[in-house]
Amino acid sequence: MGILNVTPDSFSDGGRFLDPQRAIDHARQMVDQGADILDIGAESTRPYGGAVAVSPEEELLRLQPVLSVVTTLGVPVSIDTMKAKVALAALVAGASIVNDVWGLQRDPDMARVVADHAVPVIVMHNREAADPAIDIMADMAAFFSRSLEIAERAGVTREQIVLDPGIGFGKTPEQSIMAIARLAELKSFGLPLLIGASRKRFIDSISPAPPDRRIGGSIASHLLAVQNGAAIVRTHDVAETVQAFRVAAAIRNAT
Ligand code: HH2
Repeated sequence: MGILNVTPDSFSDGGRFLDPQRAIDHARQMVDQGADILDIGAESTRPYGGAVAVSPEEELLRLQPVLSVVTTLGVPVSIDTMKAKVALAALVAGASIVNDVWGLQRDPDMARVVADHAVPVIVMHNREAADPAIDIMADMAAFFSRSLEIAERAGVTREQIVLDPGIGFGKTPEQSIMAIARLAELKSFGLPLLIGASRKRFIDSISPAPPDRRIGGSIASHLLAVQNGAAIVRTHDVAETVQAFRVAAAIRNAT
């Protein structure tokens, strides 16, 4: 899954793709490089604080010129939003997956929109603030159980749901590392898993580097996450990630 942020303030690429033509060119490039899904977002979630809240109208204004083209590139487009109104408009405009960084627990209308359109939904774990004292895996399990209840009540089927530990969201660096190390425990839900470690801050805590110099750490995280059960990898760096996975697969298949 290639990341397309049409935002002025995303933590690693804010402002680079706010111009619609640049965003579209970048989307095309990611598809050419081997992205199977594009994830488009118009509001920074800024896992590390400082996100500027955006109205649904502003979010849609940023999305519309880009969405109308990226939905014709031959890969499914996922809409990264926590707002039901934005998700609905994006689905009508051709997006076919909803990516909710609050796991259906923020906007009370989100689950219904997903049910009405019968599309896949990425349910990501999140917390208002990190708490180093908690067992992050237990917190995630409780959060996902709540999300699954909300989904069921709204008529979202289990076949529509993908779970995501939400690397960097409401987690200390140690807890983000733990979430990848113990990802296999989430397989007990019997649902596909997505991992988004791309350029995140926990990498810097291990091997200091600014966001655009964290590709090595991102790839290491994603390879191990897939080994631990992830089915989808969300990345800013599609070419490097595809190469890493192709080489890893060739080596594995050679034995
Ligand atoms: N991470 C970010 C945004 N959306 N969605 C899912 N499902 N999983 C993630 O890990 C995830 C996500 C943060 O990264 P980015 O999009 O680069 O930054 P920003 O939110 O600042 O635009």
